[in-house]
Amino acid sequence: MKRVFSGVQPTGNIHIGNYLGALKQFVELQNDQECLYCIVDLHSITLPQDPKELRSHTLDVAALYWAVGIDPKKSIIFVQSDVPGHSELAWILTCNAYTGELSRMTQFKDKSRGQESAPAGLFTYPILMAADILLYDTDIVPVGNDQKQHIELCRDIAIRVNNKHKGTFTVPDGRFLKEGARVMALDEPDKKMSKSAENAFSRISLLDDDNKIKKSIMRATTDSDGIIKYNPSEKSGISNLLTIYSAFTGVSIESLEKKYDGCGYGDFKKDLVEAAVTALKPIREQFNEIRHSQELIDALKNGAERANAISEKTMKRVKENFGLGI
Ligand code: AQP
Repeated sequence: MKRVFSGVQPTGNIHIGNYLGALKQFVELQNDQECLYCIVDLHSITLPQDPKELRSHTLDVAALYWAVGIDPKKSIIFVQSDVPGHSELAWILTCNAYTGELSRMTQFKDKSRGQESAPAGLFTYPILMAADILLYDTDIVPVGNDQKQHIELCRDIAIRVNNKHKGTFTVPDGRFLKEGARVMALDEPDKKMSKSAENAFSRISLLDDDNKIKKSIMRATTDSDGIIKYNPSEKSGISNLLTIYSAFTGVSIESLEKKYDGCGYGDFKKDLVEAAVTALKPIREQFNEIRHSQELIDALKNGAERANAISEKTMKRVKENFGLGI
């Protein structure tokens, strides 16, 4: 059995990009691997957050984990700040990372754009992410394509530390899906779909009602040639919608192109609305059932205990290997 770790930031409601790129993998993997799924609240404070909203979003993400099918009896679900090892290991890794490699991270460049002076946490965020992964001797990290660079950095740091202190870390591998690995914004299909984008119609959140789903899809940017063909570089809008359709239904993009050959974008979008509404309705219903339940809180407490037990073993080994403490 391999160990799997991944996380989602509680920066807003999870959207279909997070779901199709990451969460769907989380659910698949829990049946035959040992899985830890974290709500990475320490990551979210790299940008200012309202404390009340942050706590509420943390519970929303936990309930959504459950609602999409992550079973707390099979997987360890927990909140990052409930396990002190994440911050402790992050410092040790910070001393083994270089400012040059951090400044090459495209997510830092994107998120700090336009700011005269960005928070240092935004710059060191990938180190905390490496700590999250290495703390659990993780073998597999299921994530969307946007995290490829961060996974590479995590591997580089692990290998670097192992070269100095043999056997300290397990070197993990990223796991990326073929369909859904990068879902783009509906209004600007050259940018990735994001929780924190200002335009709510740029994304479909898992908790959107049917009407919002319909409006978001019907308004989605396409092009003027009216041909349903997958070509991300020249037809990014319709290619994105094909990706979403395929990821929701399991029908290949090729088959969708054949099915909609000669049809207009309007008909295609109507069918996509139906596919999205059908897929998201049961998730919303399950979410409403558990979001305010004691069961959810109990699952998170139990998850934190189990995660702490694993992380303490790693920290003991790391400190021994680094000569820290007595
Ligand atoms: N557009 C996307 N397509 C496919 N996968 C995606 N992921 C994020 N956006 C897409 C994957 O979802 C997981 C959780 O992401 P995150 O919450 O840790 O942070 P993020 O990548 O920064 O996601 P957002 O939605 O864009 O949040 P904000 O707006 O707060 O920055 C990751 O596995 C990620 O790859």
